[in-house]
Amino acid sequence: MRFVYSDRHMLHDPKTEVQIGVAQAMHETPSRAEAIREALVADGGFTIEEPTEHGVGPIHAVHEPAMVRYLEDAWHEWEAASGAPEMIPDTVLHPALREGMAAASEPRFPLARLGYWCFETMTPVVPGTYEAARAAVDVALTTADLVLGGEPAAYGLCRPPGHHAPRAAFGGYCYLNNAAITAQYVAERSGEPVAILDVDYHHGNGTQQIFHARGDVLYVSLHGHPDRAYPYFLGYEDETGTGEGAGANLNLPLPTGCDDALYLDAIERALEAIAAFGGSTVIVSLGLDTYRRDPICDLALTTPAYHEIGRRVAALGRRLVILQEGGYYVPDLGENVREWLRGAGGSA
Ligand code: Q9C
Ligand code: ZN
Repeated sequence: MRFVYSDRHMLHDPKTEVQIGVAQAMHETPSRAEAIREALVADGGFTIEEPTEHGVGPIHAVHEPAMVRYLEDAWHEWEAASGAPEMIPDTVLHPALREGMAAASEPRFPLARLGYWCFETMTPVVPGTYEAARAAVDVALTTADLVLGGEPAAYGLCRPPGHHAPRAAFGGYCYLNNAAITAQYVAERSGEPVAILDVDYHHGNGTQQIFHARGDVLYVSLHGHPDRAYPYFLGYEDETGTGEGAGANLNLPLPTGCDDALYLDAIERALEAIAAFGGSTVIVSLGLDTYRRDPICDLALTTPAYHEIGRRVAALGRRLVILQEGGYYVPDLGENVREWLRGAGGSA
């Protein structure tokens, strides 16, 4: 299988996130992507490729251009205004603040501007963030190009990840929504409906939001139930889409400790929904934070399950654009991705 990688991900290397009210070491690290690259190269069955430039057009097709402009400016503005080495908001635009009033407009004060676009405290901006996030989008779109060009499946080693970023905000370790940008790109180029299968532990609130009113893009997610799991405010079963998107969103929340057998049952439900939807391409948001040893999640999947999940997804008979999202147990991350992709590629 061909896979796309850019070393520019290393430009994004924040040290600290504030999680559960505690400043702690960042979990979303450059070592994650390096571990995956090394495992795939060592396997011998994968061919590594550089991304090509796709420009900002496909990003603006999904995200608010003012947010993209902000991400591009943010570090320079911050550097001039603050001595802090990483940007984390202290005040975010809670919807109740202006209840009954007109929507806020983008403020000018640097810390206020950060709290206008960023929705939480785990997603710092550092000097290389924008360049790395743009490279991740190019990785994703180059992977889509491979599949549009005839490959049955290809993998994009995106970092930073993307599925938590809605149209007009960033958070959840994500800045630009690689999978959503790619789904839109494939829908435009193929003229066909596109399905997104999100198997990251966390609900992909950003992807769901972007396509919630769209009937031509199906979003299906398996994730830790939002009654205990980030992003908490989305991911419930009754979120099924709105307007023309009614019926084109399927959430399958999972209990604490969910094991291989229970997960595979849920995958069958997800695959039935995708099989019933049109189109020849599936975008996979591939997170390995469902793993039993993941440090920030609570499912219990084993390494062999990833091979089986990849195999079953490929058995749909659709083309697969497989894009990296989360997964934080670095010692086994490369092996878990490798197994998933070998399953999807028909290797033992
Ligand atoms: N108290 C991805 O996996 N924080 N993002 C969870 C737990 C991490 C995860 C909070 C949420 C972001 C792409
Ligand atoms: Zn995740």
